[in-house]
Amino acid sequence: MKLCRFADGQGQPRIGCLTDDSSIRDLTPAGIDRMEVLLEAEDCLTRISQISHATLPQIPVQEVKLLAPVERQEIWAAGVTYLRSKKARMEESEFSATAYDRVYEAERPELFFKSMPEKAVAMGEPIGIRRDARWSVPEPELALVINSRGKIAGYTIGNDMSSRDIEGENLLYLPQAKIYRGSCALGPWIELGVPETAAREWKIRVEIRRADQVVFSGETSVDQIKRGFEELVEFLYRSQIFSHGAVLLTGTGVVPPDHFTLKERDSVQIEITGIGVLRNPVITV
Ligand code: DO4
Ligand code: MG
Repeated sequence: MKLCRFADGQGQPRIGCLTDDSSIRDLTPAGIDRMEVLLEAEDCLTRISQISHATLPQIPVQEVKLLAPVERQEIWAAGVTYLRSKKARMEESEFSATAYDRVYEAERPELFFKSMPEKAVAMGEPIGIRRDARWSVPEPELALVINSRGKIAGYTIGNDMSSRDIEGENLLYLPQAKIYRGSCALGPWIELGVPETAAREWKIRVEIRRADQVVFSGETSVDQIKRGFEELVEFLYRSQIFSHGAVLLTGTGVVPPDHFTLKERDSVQIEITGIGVLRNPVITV
């Protein structure tokens, strides 16, 4: 079951679910005015099945503006959870290579704050490359949608845009390399009710287009993540309260070759089988 947020004619958010590949059932008239109502339910699929769908408006997907599927949740990210990511970080950094090596093996994962919910970029909106960065890449990541009790209610697609030259220069620059305008894209769907074992079978693919040519494409499998989802959530929620839940990007396993950097007007498409496709144009910010 795919859940989404979309805008009505006045730009107000509404909640919907995908009924087939081409239309959205508007759940808002049934009293579902926030995704949180469903994500906090003991069993959100049962909660949705209790709604009388036949009377609800159905709208073709092409006619709606899809919003990022996040409301009041903080957005966090895990790092160095794939071997490919560890290798890339160690190569890019002159002084802090051992930190990446150690965190990959350590009990405690790398977790960092990524974005305020209102700053998340939706499907089709521009993602940013910093104007003071020379080496910018997308990071296609599976994102866990977690409720206030620490339960994984669903999954969406995340893009943890990163400035590799800034991150590689000094580990203390990580927040600047990771958190800036347009650095976090999410969506468009939240896939509900999938156990971790099934999600681990999904593939993550990225394709970058420049003037209609594919200039990079890559693929990994969710199963390549070294850590369990519950393990990441347990560390995130340790000594913390997320009253509205949280979204946690789980790290990247696809890294373009070192000579590659994103440019303005590129288009980044991330596909996670089992969820869908997130596509964004690139601008300089
Ligand atoms: O420590 C650097 C960030 C790592 C990251 O974002 C990733 O592995 O996805
Ligand atoms: Mg990342």
